[in-house]
Amino acid sequence: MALLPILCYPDPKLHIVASPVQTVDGHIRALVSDMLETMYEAKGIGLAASQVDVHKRLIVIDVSEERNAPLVLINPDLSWTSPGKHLNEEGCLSVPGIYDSVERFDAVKVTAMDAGGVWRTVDADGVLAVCIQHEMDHLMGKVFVEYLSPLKRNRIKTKMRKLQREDRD
Ligand code: K1U
Ligand code: ZN
Repeated sequence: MALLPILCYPDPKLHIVASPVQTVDGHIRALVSDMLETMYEAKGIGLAASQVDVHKRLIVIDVSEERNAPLVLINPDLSWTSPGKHLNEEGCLSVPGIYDSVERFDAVKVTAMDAGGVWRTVDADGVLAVCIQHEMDHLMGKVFVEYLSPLKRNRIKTKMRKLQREDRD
């Protein structure tokens, strides 16, 4: 197991569109295990492979209080979305310290393979539905700040660049 470095906004690599996983083999299972360790260590509730610079359609999530219910979604596809949408507060491990509201479907049905390569359908609402939509955006190269106004987004970009300069020097 290993901790993986997380790309920080506005790194252009966060905008790469991920490709489907061809085979769920030992390499993919090792990546899943490293991503789970990285997500738990960062105290996140989700992580997309794109955020660790692996541009494959793979997500890990754990929204449980006890942090003992990992969900692995490989080649996820939204097969149903609810008619209703609501604003939810979101954060992102690639945009540390920034929280803002984004409109998401209230509930979704997602079809994906698990870490054993078995296709499953997950019915999600609440924070799980929000997290699935946020992570699936990452796979499409989209970061949540892109839903915000250009003014807010530019302020966030400037803040992130400043923080990254301070960390480097
Ligand atoms: O994708 C990521 O960067 C992980 C992200 C997932 C997420 C959080 C909140 C709403 C949607 C998606 C995080 O885990 S950010 C850190 C966090 O645990 C958190 C932040 C705000 C609200 C709830 C949780
Ligand atoms: Zn994120």
